[in-house]
Amino acid sequence: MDPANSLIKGPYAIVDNTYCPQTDHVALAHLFLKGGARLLQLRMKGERDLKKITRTVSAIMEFKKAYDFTFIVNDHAAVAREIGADGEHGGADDLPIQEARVLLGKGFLIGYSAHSIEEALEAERRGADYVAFGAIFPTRTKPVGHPVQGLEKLRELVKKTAIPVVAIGGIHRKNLHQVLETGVASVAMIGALTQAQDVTEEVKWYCQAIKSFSLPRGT
Ligand code: TZP
Ligand code: MG
Repeated sequence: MDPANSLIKGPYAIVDNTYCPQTDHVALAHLFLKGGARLLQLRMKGERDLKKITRTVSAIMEFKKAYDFTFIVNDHAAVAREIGADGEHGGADDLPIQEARVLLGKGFLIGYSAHSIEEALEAERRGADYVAFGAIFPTRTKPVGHPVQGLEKLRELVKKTAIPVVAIGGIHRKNLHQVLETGVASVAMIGALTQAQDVTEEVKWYCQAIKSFSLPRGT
């Protein structure tokens, strides 16, 4: 099986502390892992200190001694490579996919944020291992005017692409089922997890909900 198919599943927990600045990225990653998340992405938007990003990636990698998880670094392919994380996640403003592949080789996952079906299919042609598609619903994590795709486009993309699709943007407890029904491989969240009173319990809830959804009906 293609490694991306086995790794891109369950809740995709984005380690972004915008909504919980009192919790640093390393502590937030730990809360996610304690809740059962096994797919994490470090997202330090606005952080220009590469050394700080590198230190944070290294510190989160230390959790691999206790947890088996896939760790992806947003925007910083070179840091992912240097520290030996599992992959990098980029977008239109980042290192182009083919260049990232030359830098990282086949052993790293390369994810791409797409904001249209065409862009997602182009990312697949260029060699992305998975695509994040959004925003599915309006979200205050993105500026007003950020494109909202909706569930129909998500469903269409899942049918058209052979790589795993991660839904992102405005996903929370009440719309999770509708999103899973489109056939996505995973759902990425920031606000729904990090605004919870108890982040670990919230992650547990999503792990369980996604697991029960994936079980064959009647079990
Ligand atoms: N890309 C598309 S929407 C989004 C990103 C990074 C934000 C997702 O955050 P939230 O809080 O889960 O809506
Ligand atoms: Mg980026």
